[in-house]
Amino acid sequence: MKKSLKLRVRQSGLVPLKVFRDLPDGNLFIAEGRRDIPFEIKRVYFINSLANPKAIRGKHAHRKLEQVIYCISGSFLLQLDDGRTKQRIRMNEPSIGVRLGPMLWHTMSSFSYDCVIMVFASARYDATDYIRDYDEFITLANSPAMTPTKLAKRT
Ligand code: T46
Repeated sequence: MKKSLKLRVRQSGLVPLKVFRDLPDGNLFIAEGRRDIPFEIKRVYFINSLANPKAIRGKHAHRKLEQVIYCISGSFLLQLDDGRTKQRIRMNEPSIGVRLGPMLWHTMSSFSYDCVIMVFASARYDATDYIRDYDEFITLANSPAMTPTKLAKRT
């Protein structure tokens, strides 16, 4: 992934972290809520041991949740779909995250053996915030309530 990558889908964008590069003694990455991350961080989770190269995760959208997703080791394919536009991003740069805003269908796949995914979220876990049915997502994403202006007001 290049820092100049342009995200064409709605409700997304690149979220770079501050980095202190100190090789060969290591790199230090910093994510401060409301500074590097564009919201107050209420939850952090990470996914590792992605041993099955055919695994597919995600396949849902969130109604209100704001998240930023990072690949802090290895690589994976992030597929985004805002209901109109789709975009595929090869995640392989630990310092560059991708915003997963509300009403953005996202799928993660093609994980490298050493892949570790880290996510910062704006709220605690809430199963009712998930839309796991793609047809329901498309209907909601293309409803008048989800025009770009209305979406902007929700975030
Ligand atoms: C997302 C993508 C990027 C919890 O109980 N609490 C949590 O905070 C999370 C994140 C998950 N769970 C439970 C819910 C399921 O029973 O863990 C189980 C696996 O979650 P899920 O199948 O949703 O995992 P992914 O990798 O498909 O999706 C996750 C996040 O759930 C989701 O919000 O946007 O990563």
